[in-house]
Amino acid sequence: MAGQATKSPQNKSRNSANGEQYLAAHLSFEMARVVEEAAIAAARTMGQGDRPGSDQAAVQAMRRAFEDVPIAGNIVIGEGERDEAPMLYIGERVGAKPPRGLEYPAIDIAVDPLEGTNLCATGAANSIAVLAASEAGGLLHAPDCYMEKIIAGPGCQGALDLDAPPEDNLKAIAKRLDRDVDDLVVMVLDRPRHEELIASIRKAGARIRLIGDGDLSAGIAAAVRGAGVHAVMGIGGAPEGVITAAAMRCLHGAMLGRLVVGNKEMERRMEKMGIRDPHKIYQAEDLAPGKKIIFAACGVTPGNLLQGVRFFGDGYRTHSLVMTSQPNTVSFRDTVHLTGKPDRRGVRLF
Ligand code: VTB
Repeated sequence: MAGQATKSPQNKSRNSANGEQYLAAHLSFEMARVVEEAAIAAARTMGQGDRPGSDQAAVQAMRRAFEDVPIAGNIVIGEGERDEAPMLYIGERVGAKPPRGLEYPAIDIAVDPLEGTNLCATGAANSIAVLAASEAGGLLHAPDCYMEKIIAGPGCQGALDLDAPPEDNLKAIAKRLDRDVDDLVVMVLDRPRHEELIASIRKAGARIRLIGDGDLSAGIAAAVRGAGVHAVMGIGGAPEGVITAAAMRCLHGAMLGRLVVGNKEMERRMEKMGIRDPHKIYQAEDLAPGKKIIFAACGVTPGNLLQGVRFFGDGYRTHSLVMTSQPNTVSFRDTVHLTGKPDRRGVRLF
């Protein structure tokens, strides 16, 4: 009979595959709820000019939302070390308390409750609440340092080289995308450290979009078609790099990253975190090696990929991107959260 479990090995493996699919779908749904809660709290502070206040709102809401998720969660990338962050610190255990005799699955989690704090505080585009999760051991424990990155679409796998001059990478990307270098758009964080990089990209003839913050959502835009961005280049945060890599595992985007060591103290910290070669060039599979990756992001302020949170009298509406690597799914969740009965005209969908 359909759906009935039997002991034959064939059915057993099918049932366990179904079970895994169910778990992935269920957990990704829970993770979407977590980023939505963080986004809603942060969005309330939009444009207040209070960066710490926006961040704190997102952190508190995310921490609270985890309390309902049936996981034995371990924060591997969070708000900082235990002594400097009261919530969502590295090593903090999150998740619901299991009933006696039951164990929830061990999940590693990388969070950025408000990516683009400044964007939210000023009401600028593209701030998101975001997290990546995986079975234990599936996300690199990256220190809070910088990372040199280059990100492009799936067609550019194997064509990128972090040691090559920017113009060589641009030529390689253009070739893989069947176009000329001057048809490319590259996103670069607007920072003095990128002066030379920007000059090289301009000299090569590609167009540039300078961004104030948010190289994570920029990375996602570069990995998908139709966003009008073909690459992200430059130095951004390493924690954001790991979360971007988790997204790349779901989207098959090409990514290379190398930690920026800075000084001896940082080198010692990396060693303590188990990073043997601080100059290693990582691919997405090294930064997020997990078999079962879940990526969830919710728009806080309106952005290219995700809409921001919209509040109305009797509720609010969120827009999230939720992806899993196995099964490989990419879904958008557009959710109306009703806090009261809608007015006489009903729930507005369009
Ligand atoms: C980037 C950017 C982030 O940090 O990773 C950046 O994408 C790197 O640090 O949104 P600097 O600001 O020091 O350049 C953020 O801006 C988040 O702080």
